[in-house]
Amino acid sequence: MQHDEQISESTKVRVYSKIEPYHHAAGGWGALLSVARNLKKQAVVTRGAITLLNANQPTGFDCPGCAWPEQKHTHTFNFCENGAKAIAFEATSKRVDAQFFAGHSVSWLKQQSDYFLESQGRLTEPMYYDAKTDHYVPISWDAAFELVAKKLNALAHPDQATFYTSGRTSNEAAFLYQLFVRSFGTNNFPDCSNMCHEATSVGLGDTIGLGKGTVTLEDFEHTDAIFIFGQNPGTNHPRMLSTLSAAYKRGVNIISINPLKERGLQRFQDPQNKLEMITNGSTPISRNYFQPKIGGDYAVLVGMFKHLYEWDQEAKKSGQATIFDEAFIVQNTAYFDDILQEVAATAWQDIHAHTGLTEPELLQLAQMFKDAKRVIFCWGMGMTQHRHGVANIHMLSNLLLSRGHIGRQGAGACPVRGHSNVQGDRTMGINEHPSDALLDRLEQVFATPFPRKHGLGVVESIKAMAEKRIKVFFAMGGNFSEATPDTHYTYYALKQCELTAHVATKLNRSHLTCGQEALILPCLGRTELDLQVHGQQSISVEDSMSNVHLSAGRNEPASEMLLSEPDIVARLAEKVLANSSIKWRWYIESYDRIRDAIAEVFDDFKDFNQRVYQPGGFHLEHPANIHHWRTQTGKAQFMITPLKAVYEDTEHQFSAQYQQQKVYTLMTMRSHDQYNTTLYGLDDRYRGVFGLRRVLFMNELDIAEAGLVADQYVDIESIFSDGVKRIVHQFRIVSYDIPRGCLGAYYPETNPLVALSSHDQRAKIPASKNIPVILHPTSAPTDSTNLEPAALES
Ligand SMILES: Nc1nc2c(c(=O)[nH]1)N[C@H]1C(S)=C(S)[C@@H](COP(=O)(O)OP(=O)(O)OC[C@H]3O[C@@H](n4cnc5c(=O)[nH]c(N)nc54)[C@H](O)[C@@H]3O)O[C@H]1N2
Ligand SMILES: Nc1nc2c(c(=O)[nH]1)N[C@H]1C(S)=C(S)[C@@H](COP(=O)(O)OP(=O)(O)OC[C@H]3O[C@@H](n4cnc5c(=O)[nH]c(N)nc54)[C@H](O)[C@@H]3O)O[C@H]1N2
Ligand SMILES: [Mo]
Repeated sequence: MQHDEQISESTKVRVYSKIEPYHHAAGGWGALLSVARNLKKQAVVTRGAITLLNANQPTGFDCPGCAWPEQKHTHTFNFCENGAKAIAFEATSKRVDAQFFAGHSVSWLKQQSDYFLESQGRLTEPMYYDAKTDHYVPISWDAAFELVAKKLNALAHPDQATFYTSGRTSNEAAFLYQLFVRSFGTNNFPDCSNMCHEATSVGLGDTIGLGKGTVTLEDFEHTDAIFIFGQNPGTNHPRMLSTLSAAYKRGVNIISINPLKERGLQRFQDPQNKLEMITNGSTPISRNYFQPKIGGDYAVLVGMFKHLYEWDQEAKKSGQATIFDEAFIVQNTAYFDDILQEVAATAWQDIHAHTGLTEPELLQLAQMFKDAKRVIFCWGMGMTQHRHGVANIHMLSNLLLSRGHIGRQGAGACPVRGHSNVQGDRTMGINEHPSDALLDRLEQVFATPFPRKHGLGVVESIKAMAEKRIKVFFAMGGNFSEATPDTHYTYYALKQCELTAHVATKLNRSHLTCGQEALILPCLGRTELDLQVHGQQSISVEDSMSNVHLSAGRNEPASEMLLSEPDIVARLAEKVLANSSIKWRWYIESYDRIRDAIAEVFDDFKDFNQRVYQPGGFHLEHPANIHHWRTQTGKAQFMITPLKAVYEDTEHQFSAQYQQQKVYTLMTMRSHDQYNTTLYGLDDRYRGVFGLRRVLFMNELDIAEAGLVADQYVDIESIFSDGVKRIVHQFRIVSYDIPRGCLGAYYPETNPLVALSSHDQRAKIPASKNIPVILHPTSAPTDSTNLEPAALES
């Protein structure tokens, strides 16, 4: 343990940093205290508290925190610590206005930390970057839209522009946005899902015909076993812990598979449970906890399957009931024999070499899977952000299908999404690979031709910008420059653009790493009143379990000059597409009109308005649950990648010159006080880190073996075979319960280490959970909080 006290230059606040293990349950009084502190910090004590009471209520707004569904039929409050932070951050009384920009040049702002930038408050009016003075200056909305229109219409081809979406965007805004972008003439739709659950969308699309989860909250009330792979709900989906703790109390076997022993997966004190709070009691979450190596899950899943296979062989020989659900398999699936052959041919030795578990542990896992009649698999970024992200999802799906766990009550697939409407944005057609069916329908409804050529996602857009094939970058939300891999290259790419424009609520670094010209277009947040010609408007969102419901903010907007996201799209479309037959602004008078158009395009959304105004909205049924498989074969498909190919691919990505050195695998993840690139604070309470972010979690034996000591500082260098030097500086070593050879650190500070080329081949999701690195001892920084920007421009 070590305490440091420093004055952080950029924020001029006294910051203490310390490493001190946290022994309490997740949630509980610690969470309530943190809510109060955050409301105070954002100076929103009364308004914030009222705002919170409206979160996730039938008549309130959808919490912008995460995509975990709301508990229905509850009259108590329905928010969590980290949802409260997200809300307080949006409802802040601080402002970033014209005066702020007049006082700070872009060069000065660039030197400040991401924490500083987002802490300055809400953006209030459209701003234009004036390169001559290096300042953002006010611009009217009309002039801003005209500038974008001029730049877009001057392009040789619409494919020279790219349109990013972050997952907070509502269904209504997303639908109009894709309609506008396609009317303009391109399918270039980089999306935050490209860095998030894209492997899930692709993987489940292959196997069960639609890349979404199959379970609802009700299934958690009927299940026997819940396996949680690579997900940290205590921080990222705290409301999920209430569901898990209820399941635990029913005797459900909850099993976590995670290289780190996450606090929230061990014990939880439910702030909504009066008895637990008063008695300071808590409920365990996981009955069993397995710590594979980073990236070891693929071998774990293949190993589980191989055990099932061998037991099935034995059962058949002795005339007992089969282990696999043969009736289900015969009726519903294709390629089962192929994968049996592959599993049979995979040597145990190779499996055990990669799991990071002991042989008895793997056996126990397989046994628990076999013994449960109803199994739910939950997973997060620990499964998707790998070079073999899609292969991971195929294996999860193989196991579920092999025992008939799809379409059975209390069983199924539960990918836990991140952004509160990331799933809905995809449903609304934000997709660089649109299906012909979608384009046909859009053409039919809007009587306009739409481009058929598939577009670019995140990784490909960055490359295209760097190579000047793309000249205009437009973002609907998010923080592209920090969320994406290979930070220096991405900065370079954005700078090559003729125009970068961001629709945003808060200032972030993407607004500063701009093209020759740049715009900030400030919009309303979820918590704010959206008044249009027909009165107050609601938007709709789709949560992680395919429930679609309305959201309406009540707070007075942060500034009179803000526009809603749908309004921004409509006004922009009107300027860009002079001859469009679509009445863009008409849709904005009442969002019911947008929803009527959505209903015409998507069969699932028939009678959208009528259904969405019902309390709680409606549920989109996954066709797999009625054994309707939208795959090529019309069946659910078993799919497998040879184990050797998976692990050789990972190993071959790094440079041979380092084979002699100790190479570690680094995962990048979230601290408790951040929302993606937005930092609410500098603590990671459950992991015992306070007041600093540049930390490196490392196994104590590895620390000793490398001749290092805890609290010492190191530089981290990644070693991809392209020979580019990628290094981040001065990370403090924290001795931690993490498997040997594995390291953990926070994103976005570590994004400069991820080579743009290191991604899953099909989903193109950056492998930000699997970075080969070496360590260099270094001196301690002068500012112990190490709050400098993630990557200083060189
Ligand atoms: N408060 C808060 N809430 C959020 C977010 C936030 O930043 N803050 N972000 C939102 C978004 S967009 C998303 S996508 C979700 C993200 O939520 P999560 O999916 O929980 O994301 P991470 O924090 O990146 O890491 C997940 C876990 O993966 C584990 N892990 C890493 N590598 C491996 C591996 O190889 N195998 C296994 N089995 N586990 C591994 C890590 O130890 C960690 O516990 O949360 C959403 N909710
Ligand atoms: N190394 C590494 N990289 C990662 C990840 C990782 O685990 N490791 N995770 C990846 C994942 S899962 C994701 S989803 C991405 C996240 O990538 P993004 O979605 O691009 O990033 P965020 O940090 O969520 O975006 C924050 C910004 O959104 C804006 N914003 C907030 N609310 C609103 C709103 O209502 N409307 C609009 N228009 N703007 C708003 C604010 O200006 C704020 O600064 O990062 C990915 N990058
Ligand atoms: Mo995400």
